[in-house]
Amino acid sequence: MAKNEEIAKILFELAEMYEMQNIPFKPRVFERASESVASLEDDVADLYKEGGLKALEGIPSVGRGIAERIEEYLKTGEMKEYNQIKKKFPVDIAELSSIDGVGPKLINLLYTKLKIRTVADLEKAAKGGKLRSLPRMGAKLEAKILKGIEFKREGGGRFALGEALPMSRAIKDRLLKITDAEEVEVAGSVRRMQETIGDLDFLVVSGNPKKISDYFVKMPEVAHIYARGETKVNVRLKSGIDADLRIVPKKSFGAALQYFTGNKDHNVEVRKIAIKKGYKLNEYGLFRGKKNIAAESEEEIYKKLGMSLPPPEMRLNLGEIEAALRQAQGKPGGLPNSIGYDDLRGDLQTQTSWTDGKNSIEEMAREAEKIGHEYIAITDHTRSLAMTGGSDEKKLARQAKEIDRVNEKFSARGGSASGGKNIKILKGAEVNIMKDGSLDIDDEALAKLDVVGAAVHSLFNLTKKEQTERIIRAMENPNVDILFHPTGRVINRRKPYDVDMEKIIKAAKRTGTILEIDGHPWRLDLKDEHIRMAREAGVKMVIDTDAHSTSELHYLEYGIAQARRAWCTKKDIINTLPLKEFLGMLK
Ligand code: DGT
Ligand code: CA
Ligand code: CA
Ligand code: ZN
Repeated sequence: MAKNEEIAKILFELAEMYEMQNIPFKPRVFERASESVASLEDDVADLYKEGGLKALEGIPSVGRGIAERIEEYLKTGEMKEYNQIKKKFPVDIAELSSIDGVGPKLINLLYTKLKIRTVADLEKAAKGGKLRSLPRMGAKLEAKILKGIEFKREGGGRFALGEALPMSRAIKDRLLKITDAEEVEVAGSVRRMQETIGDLDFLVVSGNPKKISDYFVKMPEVAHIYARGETKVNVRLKSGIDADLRIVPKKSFGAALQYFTGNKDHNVEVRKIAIKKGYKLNEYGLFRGKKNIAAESEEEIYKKLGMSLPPPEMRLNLGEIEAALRQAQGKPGGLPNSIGYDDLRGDLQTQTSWTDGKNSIEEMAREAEKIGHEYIAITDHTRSLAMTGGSDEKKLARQAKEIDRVNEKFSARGGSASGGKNIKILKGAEVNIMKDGSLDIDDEALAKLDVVGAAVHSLFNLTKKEQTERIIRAMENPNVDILFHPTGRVINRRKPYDVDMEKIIKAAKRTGTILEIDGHPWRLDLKDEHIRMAREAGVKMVIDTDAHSTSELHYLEYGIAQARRAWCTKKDIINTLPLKEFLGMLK
């Protein structure tokens, strides 16, 4: 898979570089191709080996021109076009554009005027007051950029799950191909699906540890080897994240997996239970005296400790240990029957090329159907988000006609492409909450929509009181069904706005407003502790992807993991319901 990632990254950088230079069309073309290659199941190199240039052209969103560039890269390991542009603009685009407020156009300006190539250059210039003199800049934007840099640094170098999970899966897939690797698992915070990740923890079962560690340290991702033993390796990857590897024999796989999954607090508590029973628990097994009484599976270990098996996402010592003990004793108050990764039937927040999304309504609906959804709401932005071309009432009416057309086209097929029921496209919008809590679309137009999500996209700095009241007023609107991404945070980039979540949850209960778990890996908003609060208050939620392209519709698991970590069952999440019942839960 590594080739796919390399190629996707180059195509993405090319897109950004064309955007920097204000070249029309090309940015979009390269960006789409990049996403398509990144989300490809097959290895591009294999595709090419089997079917040549034709096979490359068969990749969605990859035309002849891009196919030829990929071919060039596969043959020579380089792309001339990329090298040339990179020579002209030797800037670290990926790093710079990860700072809030910095986009391709600004990067261009920063380089041409101030020769800024890296975030370190940028910080120096901002601190020296050099940015404010640039066209369309000013002291305010300069301060914003400095804040963005600081915020990123405060993240303490933790990676978003959205970055760490694909990296760890790519490595896992490759490790699995080694003949002597019997089992491979990613443990630690990745297995718990935590929203940010400190380092990656790999566990491999093998009778030939040397072969595994040899392979591991030679992977192209590895930048530095900290330590290397027979069964234990620690490295730094080029992406900047560290990775630990443990190689264990089959007979202690469960013990090792248990040891390296639960967070430390969970592990300490479980160990105490073992000690109370007169046992000893470590990464090699559960021992009575010298006798190893459970080690091969996690389930067996928990069972011998008198516990049911808690799902990895819940192993945080937040009550799951007591619940697992009660459950094993057949007492009430056991572990929840967690919502599963296949339980969603629809997605309620998606954007299309009608505003800032990349794909058409029809493309989004087809992809959602492939995923197995029964419904998808199209919720493009509205008028006051002018930079996205947000809809006004007229545009919403036009969009409604297009949705009717596609729905009719789909029902004329008599069954979905995958053989199931036709997907139903719902009319929706992501409406902006104005300063006073009013909305930027009139009520008459909102009443015509199937699903209305309201969201804050401006004035993030209001006082807690003002922000909370503003949001609650919007929730009181009888047309507002869902509060989208309730705190507005963007992981490692933007703090949540100051809002009283207890009051929001109470208002949700009172007004019958659904709260969203925005599962976009950069948002994960609500976060787990707020989901817990909402669930305990009996407030219903939805899990959405906030997709801006067909590939982002696949982000389901991130939101579901948040809900599992907060002990949610299917009942708490209403887009597990069939369409009719789902609609019945809205205002
Ligand atoms: P991270 O990497 O900061 O996102 O979080 P984790 O939980 O992956 O932490 P990490 O990589 O330090 O440790 C991996 C696993 O090893 C973790 O799930 C729990 C376990 N572990 C770490 N330190 C200890 C310890 O001192 N005692 C016990 N019992 N387990 C530990
Ligand atoms: Ca870790
Ligand atoms: Ca670790
Ligand atoms: Zn958007």
